[in-house]
Amino acid sequence: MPLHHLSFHTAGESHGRGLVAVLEGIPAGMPLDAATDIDPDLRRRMGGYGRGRRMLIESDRAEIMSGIRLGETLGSPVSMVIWNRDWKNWTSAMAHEPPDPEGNPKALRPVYLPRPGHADLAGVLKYDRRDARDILERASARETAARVACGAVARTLLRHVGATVGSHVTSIGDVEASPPDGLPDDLNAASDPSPLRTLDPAAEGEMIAAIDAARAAGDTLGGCFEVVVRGLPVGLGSYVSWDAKLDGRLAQAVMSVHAIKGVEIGPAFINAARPGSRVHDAIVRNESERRSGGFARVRNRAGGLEGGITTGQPLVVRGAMKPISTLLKNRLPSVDLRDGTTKHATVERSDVCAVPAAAVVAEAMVALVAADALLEKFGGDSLTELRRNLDSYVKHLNARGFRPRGPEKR
Ligand code: EPS
Repeated sequence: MPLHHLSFHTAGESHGRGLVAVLEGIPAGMPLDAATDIDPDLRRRMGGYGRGRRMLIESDRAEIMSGIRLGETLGSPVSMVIWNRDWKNWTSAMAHEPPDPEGNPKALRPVYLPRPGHADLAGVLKYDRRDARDILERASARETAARVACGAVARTLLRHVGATVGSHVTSIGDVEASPPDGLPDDLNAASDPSPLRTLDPAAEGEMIAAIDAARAAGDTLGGCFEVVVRGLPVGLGSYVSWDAKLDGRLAQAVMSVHAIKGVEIGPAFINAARPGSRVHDAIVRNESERRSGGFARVRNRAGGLEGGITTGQPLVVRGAMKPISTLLKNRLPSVDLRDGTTKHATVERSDVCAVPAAAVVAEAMVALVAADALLEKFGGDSLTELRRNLDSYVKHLNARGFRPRGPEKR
């Protein structure tokens, strides 16, 4: 399991009544307001050029069910519901009751032509279902709204200890952005205004054109993004065991996001092609970098992790999203689950490109893993206790001085 001290669960189908999220392990006494801390992230997830018509129907917001009183967390599980507005159009197809034997079977909206690239076929075989709707409703990326709600709570915790999480899109299809060398401090303030959440205005135009062309062709596009966490202290995660390594925990969390097929820490694939002298980050002293004990790096090609431990440099996690599997034209061959004949795969309403939204979901997953690692090291049943423990660690890091090992000479 990638999370050690936090845990979260989501439930809900794409066209069911709604999504449920339960997050446990957030300390008591943390100010939390759904309207300002959670709903803005839900809105960010719904956006991005290339989204489908479903996003015109929904207006995602988190309704808090538990875990908060008078504007502060209680230390108990924070549970939330995000209602699906589209549910009202799916009450027959998604009813909990058995179907009316006299009813029209088409009203149940069954799916018998599995889409290559989607969970449809593997799911019907694994769960022994006849109708792929039994699979695709839960396999849908709609579930990521519940993850973003949990991630927004984790992001709020990080903010209260001085850490921020942001992202930007680095490519759509074969259009690559050239982001500035030094990323802006407030990454989301710079990327969110762009419809592609990219920092390169020239590439943005080309990305829009590529998505328009894919839409016209009834096709879809993937792309890449980068998530950056700033303000984490040196020392989160560990090298001592395989499942303690923070790079592995981050990779699992981001790879679990729908359609993500690749994850790297920092520029890992570029580093792999270079000699070590051009990859590793020279160590220097900089007393202003208190959360790294006064040690700094000339560059951050390690993406903020060495030995599975944070270095105190920004944590950089990149993801690659495959193109969405529902194709409107040029539908790929599939097999009819009713009679075994070859037909074209089914069409479900979907997006042309959802990379900007996937980056927001990845922020949520990275925030959850970072908050988990923070609680693992510093504990704390209350926010004040967590902060006290962090402050005392940082104080010690900067006071430990330089002494060789051995009996102290006075
Ligand atoms: C959605 C993500 C996509 C959407 C979905 C809502 O899910 P999927 O993985 O199933 O393609 O297209 O909306 C619909 C299924 C629909 O009815 O349009 C999301 O992120 O909320």
